[in-house]
Amino acid sequence: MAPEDLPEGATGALRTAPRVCPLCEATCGLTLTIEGTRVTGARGDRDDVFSRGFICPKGASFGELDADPDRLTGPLVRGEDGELREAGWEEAFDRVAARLRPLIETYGPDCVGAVLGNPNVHTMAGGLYPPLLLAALGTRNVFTASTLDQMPKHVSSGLLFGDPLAIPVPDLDRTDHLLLLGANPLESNGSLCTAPDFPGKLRALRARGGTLTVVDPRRTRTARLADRHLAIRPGTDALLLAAIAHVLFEEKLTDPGRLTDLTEGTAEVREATAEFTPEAVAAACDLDAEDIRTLARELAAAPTAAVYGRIGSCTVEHGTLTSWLVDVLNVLTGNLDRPGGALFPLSATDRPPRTPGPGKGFALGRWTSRVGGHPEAKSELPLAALAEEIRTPGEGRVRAVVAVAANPVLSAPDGDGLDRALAGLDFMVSVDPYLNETSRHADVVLPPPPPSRSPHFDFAFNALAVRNQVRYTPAAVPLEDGRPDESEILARLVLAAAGMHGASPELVDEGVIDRTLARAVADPHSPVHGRDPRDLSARLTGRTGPERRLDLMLRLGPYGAGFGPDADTAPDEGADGADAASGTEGSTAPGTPEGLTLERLLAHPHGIDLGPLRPRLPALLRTRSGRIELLPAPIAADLPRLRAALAARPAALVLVGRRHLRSNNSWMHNVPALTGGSNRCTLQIHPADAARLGIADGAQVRITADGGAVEAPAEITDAVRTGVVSLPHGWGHDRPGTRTTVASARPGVNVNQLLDGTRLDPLSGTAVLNGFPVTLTPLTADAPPGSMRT
Ligand SMILES: Nc1nc2c(c(=O)[nH]1)N[C@H]1C(S)=C(S)[C@@H](COP(=O)(O)OP(=O)(O)OC[C@H]3O[C@@H](n4cnc5c(=O)[nH]c(N)nc54)[C@H](O)[C@@H]3O)O[C@H]1N2
Ligand SMILES: Nc1nc2c(c(=O)[nH]1)N[C@H]1C(S)=C(S)[C@@H](COP(=O)(O)OP(=O)(O)OC[C@H]3O[C@@H](n4cnc5c(=O)[nH]c(N)nc54)[C@H](O)[C@@H]3O)O[C@H]1N2
Ligand code: SF4
Ligand SMILES: [Mo]
Repeated sequence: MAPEDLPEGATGALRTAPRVCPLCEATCGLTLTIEGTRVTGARGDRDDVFSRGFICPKGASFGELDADPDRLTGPLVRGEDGELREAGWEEAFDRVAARLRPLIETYGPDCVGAVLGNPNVHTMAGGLYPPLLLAALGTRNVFTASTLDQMPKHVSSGLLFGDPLAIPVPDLDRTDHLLLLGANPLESNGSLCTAPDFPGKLRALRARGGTLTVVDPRRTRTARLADRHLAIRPGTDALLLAAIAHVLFEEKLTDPGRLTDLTEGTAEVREATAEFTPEAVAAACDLDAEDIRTLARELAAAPTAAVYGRIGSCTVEHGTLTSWLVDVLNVLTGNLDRPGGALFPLSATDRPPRTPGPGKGFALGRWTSRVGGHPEAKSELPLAALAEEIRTPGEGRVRAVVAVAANPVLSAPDGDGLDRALAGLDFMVSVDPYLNETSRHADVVLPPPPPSRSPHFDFAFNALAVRNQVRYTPAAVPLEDGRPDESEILARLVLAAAGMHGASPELVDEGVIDRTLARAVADPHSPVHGRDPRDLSARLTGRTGPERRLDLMLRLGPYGAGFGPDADTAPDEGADGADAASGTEGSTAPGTPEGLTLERLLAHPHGIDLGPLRPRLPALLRTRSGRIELLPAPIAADLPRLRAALAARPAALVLVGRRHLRSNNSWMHNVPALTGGSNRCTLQIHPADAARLGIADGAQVRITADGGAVEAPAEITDAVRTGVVSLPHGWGHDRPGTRTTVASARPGVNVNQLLDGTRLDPLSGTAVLNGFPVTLTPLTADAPPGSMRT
């Protein structure tokens, strides 16, 4: 039930509402219990078409997180005295407009650094407005959490398939064999693979006789579930995967099947991997050569198999090469784009399928960053380079920052450096519910309402889901009077950036609708070709601009049927449209003449299942050749760096991160229900290393690396391999001027202070957050001896 539909006076009553959980990529359906306007409980929604009742401790704490008393309830604006004070919304937007536009007009668009953080992929507004904001700003200084995360995958997909957003996901429900590298879905609940109850799916894989191999320097909860765990030396997965490719070629185990004709460059990959024999990589990876051969043979022999890599395969020295090799193996074994292998989802808001053929391809390095000369990737520059762009004088210097859902002071390398740089900006605006390590530098903080008061649609994760499905949950609790939702906040920022401050935010949405319809009616392949855009716009349903935009995307998407047949003017086009939608790539949904619409979706509050993943090649390929380009030139040019790694002497001790089930990056340490227990900022170290270095369990240790030093208590455990220590990220809540009471009481330390921002994967600009050298100094040598934890 939508809050607007509540009978008069019912607002104090106990009721329930469905809500897709925005707290991780699994996108579970929740049933919220609501008393008045307060969420008092959350349980798994058993009727949810995708998650079927699954929930984790974070989802169960939705109410506490939603009602966190430290959430900002209104804007903050910096006064003449330099202090942030509470202000009204009009004053706040006036301030943004008054400061941002003149800077752009004086110094040009590149003087604004746009910084987009992770929660943008978890909010409906974050899916709809950032592209418009970037267009309005017109800046090339765009930095997002992607360059601390999955940019290597975008780059490898862009190069292999011509589309950086075409990311294959392992077919978890049907695969016979999963080779999982650098991911710990039992804690993270999965990433670039949206699967509610990932743990259950892994157990089901094993129960049906399938095989799970986990490659991770730590014996994680996921590794413990596996048939085989390879405790690889961090940063060397590309070598391992290259060696597996080598064995496939050497032992004539490659079998691309129907991909053979769709792929070029296979012979070149064979040549490129010739010297990466298992014997050659074994020492660098610290793995047994025979184990690598076995892995290759099993991968080839499995009826179906999927190779899947995540954070530990991306935020490393050879992140793009590793991401590329993951899909090279999927191609060589014939598992790409086949059920049980790795498939491309088709989400309800994807572009509809096109005719196969050559595309525009994917270019890297079309421009470079001003100071470091870092090449752009996907129109982004490395977030690790933001600080130098702010502090280095000269033309094109970043003087203002617009940050949306981003906390780079904790999430990016060298937080102290960035902290100082942000303090010197001419102007900063932050869209963030918290006054935290980053937003404390803003001149204006614009807080979005809590998730219970926000509608939800997963634009990003439906395109990464292990099953095609679509769900929309309107806000469960009405907004307070006069408080804008995040869509309105971002739309008003777009207007301010475009020099249209004061105009109605609805103009932003209607502008998008008009432009989209104008394109669609002119496109001969569109189901609405030749129709009257004003008529179509008038037919859109939805109570708000974002809902009308969603309706439009659903109708024009692969499960939509345009606007149904147009009885007056163009019956033929209408019928064609319906046909196209239910063609090869379609699903069960478009069976009705209308296809998918917002109205239909609203009639299914627990979602609509769109069926298992289906093959999508060659239609989705957008390379210049129209085929899979297995050895793209930029990859070939980076291979010498990997060859050099064969001979490199490994560092004695390197650091990797870890995630805790009850945490999320930097912003969930403020909820008492999610703190304490094993969710602590400790340095995990193997007993042998601890003994060698004279470190006792619980002893305070100084950790030193390129970017500086931090101190944390040691936790001795053989769950990390020797030569590796682990410190989680997102901690370091001890800076003044923040308002995160619970987090600040147990601040932990910022692992990213160990980095100076110079270690990057060169092709993607992604920071190397895993596998960098550190040295340790015990500070309290005779701390009370603790028992060894495993
Ligand atoms: N060492 C190390 N560093 C890492 C990582 C690692 O593994 N190791 N992981 C990296 C990864 S994968 C990522 S994605 C990045 C994340 O980096 P960031 O995106 O910078 O950090 P987050 O902690 O996810 O949160 C960003 C901000 O969003 C705010 N926020 C929460 N909900 C909302 C909302 O609904 N709307 C808005 N507008 N704001 C909201 C939070 O208050 C917080 O300030 O960190 C990276 N940093
Ligand atoms: N509970 C919780 N869930 C989360 C998040 C969170 O902070 N907490 N963050 C969310 C975000 S933004 C993301 S991107 C996803 C990430 O999802 P995952 O990728 O599953 O994240 P991690 O749990 O960090 O797992 C990465 C693993 O890589 C291992 N590793 C490190 N270096 C290497 C290496 O060189 N090689 C190999 N093979 N392994 C290596 C680490 O030991 C770790 O176990 O999780 C999301 N979900
Ligand atoms: S697994 Fe993720 S989406 Fe599901 S309840 Fe937990 S935090 Fe929410
Ligand atoms: Mo992430």
